[in-house]
Amino acid sequence: MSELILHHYAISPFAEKARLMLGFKGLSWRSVSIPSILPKPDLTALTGGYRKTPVLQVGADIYCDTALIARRLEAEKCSPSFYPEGQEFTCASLASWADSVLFLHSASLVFQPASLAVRFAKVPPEAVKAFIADRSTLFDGGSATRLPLELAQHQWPTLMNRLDTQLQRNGDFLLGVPSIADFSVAHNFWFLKQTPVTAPLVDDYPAVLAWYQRVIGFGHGAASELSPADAIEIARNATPVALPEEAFIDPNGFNVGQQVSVSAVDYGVDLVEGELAFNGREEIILRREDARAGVVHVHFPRYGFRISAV
Ligand SMILES: N[C@@H](CCC(=O)N[C@@H](CS)C(=O)NCC(=O)O)C(=O)O
Repeated sequence: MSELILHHYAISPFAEKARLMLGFKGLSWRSVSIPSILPKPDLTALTGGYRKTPVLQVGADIYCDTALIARRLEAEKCSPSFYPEGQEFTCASLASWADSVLFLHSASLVFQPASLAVRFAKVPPEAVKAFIADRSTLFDGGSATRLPLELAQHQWPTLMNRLDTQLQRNGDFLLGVPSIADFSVAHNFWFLKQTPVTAPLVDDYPAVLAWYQRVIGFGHGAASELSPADAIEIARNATPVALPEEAFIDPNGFNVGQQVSVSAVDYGVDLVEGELAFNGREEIILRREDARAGVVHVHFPRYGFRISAV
């Protein structure tokens, strides 16, 4: 059985979402540190160009985006589940809203000058400059736009008041029982709670705060370090797992075996080229051959990613 390998860096909120998901399931995993800005040559040897954080590797199978990483972890260990029975649509849709709308609010609030000054207080000026330059082009060519700070501040109390009210009435978790929605919402608050400038945006809501502590309490599971070179070697020595079986006709006519590119729709839209190996309702898989990593299957969620002909 191949090990779960998470490629991530400490201060990434979506990485925190993945770490908490691993903790919730009580899983052991290997931790590969990746850079927070481009270039990321070791990561893209595996992904073929996808640069966002985090990425999950299992042998020669590479999973992009936490929405799909959650489904892969569910396949690894089905209980406790991210998708409570009968709430499949509700929890996935709430998670998807949190990963997009709520995250754009949180990012705008965290990137406000007063908060950045504290976050970057101990970071060398050249590193701050490089980080800002990297992030200034992250949204280029994508459908998402940054939310102006004034609008994020204006709308935040509505979002938080609704969440707080629901949590007061609905038990310990957003849908009563734990689900993927809890992890997609919680990582936003983890992001805000990193400095005293933005922490009150969470702390002022008692039911949200109590719930947040509950979710953070799942911890990160058991992690042990792995070097990027060893992760690539593991991919090279492994064979991608058997493809899923699903009868599915692509509405835009893309066929298995065709050369295509896949990219995120919202931001970080770098293309990954390869042979379409699988095309299903939840997942797209590209087969690609890399000089360092060998033959890998790169998995993307269907929702939020587009296929283009090359
Ligand atoms: N939809 C993606 C979003 C991931 C994301 O936006 N990650 C941020 C870090 S928290 C990122 O990739 N930033 C640029 C980078 O790390 O290079 C997911 O769920 O994994």
